[in-house]
Amino acid sequence: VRATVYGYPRQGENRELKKAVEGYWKGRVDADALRETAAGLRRSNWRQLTEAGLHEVPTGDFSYYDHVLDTTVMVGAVPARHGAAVEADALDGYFAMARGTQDTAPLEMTKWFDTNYHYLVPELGPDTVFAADSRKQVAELKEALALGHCARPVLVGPVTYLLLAKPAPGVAQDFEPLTLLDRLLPVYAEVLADLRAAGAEWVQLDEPALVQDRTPIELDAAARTYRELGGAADRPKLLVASYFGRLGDALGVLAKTPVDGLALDFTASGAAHLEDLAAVGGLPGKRLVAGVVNGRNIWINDYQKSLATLGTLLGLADQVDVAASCSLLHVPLDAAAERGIDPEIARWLAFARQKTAEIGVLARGLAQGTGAIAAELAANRADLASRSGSTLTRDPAVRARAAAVTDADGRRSQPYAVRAVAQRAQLGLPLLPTTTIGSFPQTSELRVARADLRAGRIDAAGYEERIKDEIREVLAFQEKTGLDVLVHGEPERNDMVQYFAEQLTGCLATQHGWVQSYGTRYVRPPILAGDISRPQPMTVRWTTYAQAQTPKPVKGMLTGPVTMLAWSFVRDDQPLGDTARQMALALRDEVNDLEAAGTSVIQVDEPALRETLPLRAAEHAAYLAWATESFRLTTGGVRPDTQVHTHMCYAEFGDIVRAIDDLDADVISLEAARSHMQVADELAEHGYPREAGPGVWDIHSPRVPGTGEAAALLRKGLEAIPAERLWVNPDCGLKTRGWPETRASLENLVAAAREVRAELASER
Ligand code: THG
Ligand code: ZN
Repeated sequence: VRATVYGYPRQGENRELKKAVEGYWKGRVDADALRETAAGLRRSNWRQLTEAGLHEVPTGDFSYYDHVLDTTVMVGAVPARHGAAVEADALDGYFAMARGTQDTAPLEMTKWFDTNYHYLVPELGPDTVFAADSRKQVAELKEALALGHCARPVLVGPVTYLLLAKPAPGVAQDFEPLTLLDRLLPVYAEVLADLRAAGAEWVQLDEPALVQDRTPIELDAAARTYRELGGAADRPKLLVASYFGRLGDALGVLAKTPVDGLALDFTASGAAHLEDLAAVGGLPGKRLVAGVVNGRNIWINDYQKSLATLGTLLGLADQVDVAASCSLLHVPLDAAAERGIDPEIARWLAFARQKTAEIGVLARGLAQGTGAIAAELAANRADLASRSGSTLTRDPAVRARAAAVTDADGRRSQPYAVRAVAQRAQLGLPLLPTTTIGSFPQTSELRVARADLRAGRIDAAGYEERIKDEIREVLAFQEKTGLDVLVHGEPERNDMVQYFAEQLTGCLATQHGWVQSYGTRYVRPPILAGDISRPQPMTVRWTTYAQAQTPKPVKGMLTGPVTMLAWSFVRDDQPLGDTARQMALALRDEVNDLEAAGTSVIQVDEPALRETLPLRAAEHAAYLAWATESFRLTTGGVRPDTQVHTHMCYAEFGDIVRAIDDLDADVISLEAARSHMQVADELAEHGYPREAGPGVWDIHSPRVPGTGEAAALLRKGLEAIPAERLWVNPDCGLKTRGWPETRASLENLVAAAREVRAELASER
């Protein structure tokens, strides 16, 4: 029995990697220093893993930016526009692909399956020529071997790589990257041979794409891939890894290929996977790596349960090993670094370091019997009991309230048509009302104010004054510019999810719990540890302060329940829908308090609604049911004349447009500028009956849209959405933008609205 993991957090204890890479970009760190920092982090990670009792460490999981981009380099699929930069300098060319340059766009970024990690999308076409470049993989393997570790290189598998790719710019949009498989396989075979020559006994090929719904053609591609790679003469042993779900039909396909081992995720669908394994007659002659320690959450393992699963597996394969369900990239590094967490709760937590130790213990227990880990088992039982019996995880008042929820709680008292009339009377807005999504630029003054507060250089009252100054300034700008529905600009919030989590009972924030979101950007997801309630209003003070400064309506701004869950670590001891309902009730209190304090427009953002959609279509309906229920529960208690807005950060929402309709929000704002108002057409096609604001300013770029351009987008929007139901707004919040482009763009946006209003008036 061997203990292993597929990957480990890359950033280091103090995000040394972020600092080194960003320092390199700014010219403050040279390439050698960056390489030395990276090598030091790898050494330290391997040492931690080995000391925790792992027998095999992963290599090649490290990345300066993204492991899918590393794979693009490994197979030589550098986009033509970056060819010269990569040729001139491999490292600078690598970062050019990741971030773009003055005149070349970066690769597109998108979410890695249903995690919060983002990868750079490979761009392929019929002319793509692959060429093996195994240097990074070979170098990192040799590094680990030289340090005396038993090392296993980890690669993104060829099927997953192609399924994650998209047609390169200029290539027909219906081009299917999977058709390049025959060209790609010899390149993988060459890399595998190089790794074998460098001393790899095993190489892991990650194929998480096979846990999604796959067509027979795609499954056949997987079969061909592993027949071919398995048939090569000078190859290492091959471990094909799956995670984030159940392989289903792909299990039988892979079991029939000559690969030497499979890794399965027993946390996502344990019982189902056992059935699948039994159904294919086990994996005789193969190695089975069992992911029994959850790599997606921060909770301690249930040893008894894991050992039961592992015990059952012993009869189903030649060799059974113990691992985390997926790379530990998705959890923070070390729970022991957290000083601010209640010791009662701290004992329930396992970050990457603690999970690695758990894997070591489980492997020992499986190999030597439970007697060998008696002390660990007893401690684990006590920790689990402390959690299940804690008043934090079971608040009777919260539970009683959730149990008493009725359908009526999630239903506005009047249908939209009636509400719209009441809202029009209440708000007195012009046709094509203008607004923003909520946040205004987070200036360095604001960051300084927060740092001053933390360091004790200013007190709470001093901080509050600075925030109020900012709110007045943001409001004065909006009034002067002529916007119709104003916002306070959210200067008091750093990360919105963290901001709310800090104020809710049952949620904890971490100090060092960084998880990579993309490149050098990290988030600290809150931990939803217990039953959730809201002890006191969270935003009412700021919103009413803002409303007192202006006669125009000021929007209240909240993050919705689905997004709060999606960007947090959720509890694993009750269904997600139950946690969502508790979160919804807490937010409902805030919505109702905002209304009581005189707020007539309240926005509840759900940017994560679509990204949380389960990987398998069969699970979509159940997810969308609790997701929409929780949104409606949040917003269902307000008067007909209170206008509920929502916002989503994407243009591709075709597969959830029904669910968006079910939210019953009065107004929705969406990203649209980059897709030239296509979203307006899609909403219209689906007969979307309420108000919508497809964005007319792509805020992801510093470019300022001209008045004419914004007006043209509005006219396009009017072809799909009647004037009475069309709003004018940017694509998304402005917190990452600077003031100069914010000022210019919003002035143009208001001018465009006035121009098109005048056209409408003269037509009538
Ligand atoms: N909040 C949370 N999760 C998210 C997003 C968010 N997940 C998806 C998406 N948005 C990710 N986008 C980003 C964008 C910027 C940063 C991180 C994720 C970022 N992070 C700072 C850094 O690494 O320097 C740290 C921010 C901090 O101090 O908290 O810039 O909006 N929860
Ligand atoms: Zn957005």
